[in-house]
Amino acid sequence: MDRWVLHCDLDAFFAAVEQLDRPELAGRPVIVGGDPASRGVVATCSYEARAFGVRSAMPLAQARRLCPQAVFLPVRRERYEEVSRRVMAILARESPVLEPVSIDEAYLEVRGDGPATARRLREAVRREVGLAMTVGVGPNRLVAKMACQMAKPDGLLVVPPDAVERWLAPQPVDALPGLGPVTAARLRRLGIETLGQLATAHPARLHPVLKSRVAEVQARARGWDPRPVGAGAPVRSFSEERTLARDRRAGQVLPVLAELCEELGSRLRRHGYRATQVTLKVRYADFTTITRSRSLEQPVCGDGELLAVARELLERHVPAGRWVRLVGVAAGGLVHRQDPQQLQLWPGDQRAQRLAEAVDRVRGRFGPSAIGLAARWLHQGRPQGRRVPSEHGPAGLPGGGRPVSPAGPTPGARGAPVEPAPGRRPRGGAQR
Ligand code: DCP
Ligand code: MG
Repeated sequence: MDRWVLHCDLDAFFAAVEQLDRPELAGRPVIVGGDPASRGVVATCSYEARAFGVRSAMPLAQARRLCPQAVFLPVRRERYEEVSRRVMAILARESPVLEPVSIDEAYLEVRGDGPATARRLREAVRREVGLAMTVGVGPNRLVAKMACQMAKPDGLLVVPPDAVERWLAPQPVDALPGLGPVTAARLRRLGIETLGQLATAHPARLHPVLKSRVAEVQARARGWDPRPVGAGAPVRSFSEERTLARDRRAGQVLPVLAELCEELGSRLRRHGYRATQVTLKVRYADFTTITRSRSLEQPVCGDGELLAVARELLERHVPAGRWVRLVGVAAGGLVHRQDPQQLQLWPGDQRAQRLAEAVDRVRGRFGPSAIGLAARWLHQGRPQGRRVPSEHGPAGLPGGGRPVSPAGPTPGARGAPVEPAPGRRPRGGAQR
């Protein structure tokens, strides 16, 4: 066999970078996500912390209860992106067919000796970057990814094509990527516990649970996956979200949305992307979570443009009086400035682009909060006042009810109102 797929995933990535930069943290439980006294969540944690039951997306307060001796650190996204670029460059040396799927994860298709390539890559990442990378090797993406999951941490697992079905058969249905926990639970209620049972069950028995997906899921349970590596643009999105220090009414979250849109806009521009879809995420005080999206005809990357859409989604879909504990904004349907097929989508008018670039230059020089959207100060009345940090609760803020005065341009309008900002802004918590 001369064609292999490698799934490469760095171990405990954010935490491993922190341990790399601060050697005194090596071997200790490290939790990345922010101040444990805040209401944020764990972005990731070192395997030393996982031994205590700490996991990604767990509230930081719970993580502190499980592992009080852990070192808690804020998210330093730019540093992780820099390390990620170095790792991806090492992967690209082995094959041009490379598809990064997240900040610490990529598929690579190689010809020749896949297992030997995997060993070489693991050594190179360890030697040149100083991080542990687990690699799964198989005949396709699905098998490579499952092998990687099983080999974690700091492992290598090769599943040759003729071993795939045998290797999959005893695994629990939950192990199959794309099968959610609810579906897995329903299958178990039918008496189907393993991928072997799933693969060989009569389709009619599965139909009530899997509906139109029966054939596809059964084929995947046997290790079938025709998706090529690197085909088309990988589905990508950028998102920012924040858990509020105290619940706020929906009508009072606009300043937080503005901060999130500034961070999102900066990231999009740094990476050369524009978004054709904006998604708003809101978690209510009772933890029910909604997401609402809007597609755009013109791709955008300006802070104010993003905020205008996010705000419209907020006002349309979220009753102003409801209590909210988390808000997030995501930019999807990304188009890259170097993608020739997307050129016709690039607006001829470059004013918004030039304004955004000027904003980035100011932030690069004077810090992220040197310049920002007027909406950040919406509830303070005047921009010179103390800024509204995202962790600020509703108390002390005037007004209530619906967001008032316009916070940004309407969709289609160009540019973002910018005003000087006092003070520093805390960096965001966990994001994915
Ligand atoms: N991440 C995040 N929020 C999450 C999950 C992950 O911010 N809910 C970030 C932190 C992780 C990085 O993405 O370091 C990569 O995610 P992985 O799922 O690969 O997790 P790790 O690399 O931390 O651990 P491992 O791959 O060893 O399981
Ligand atoms: Mg990882």
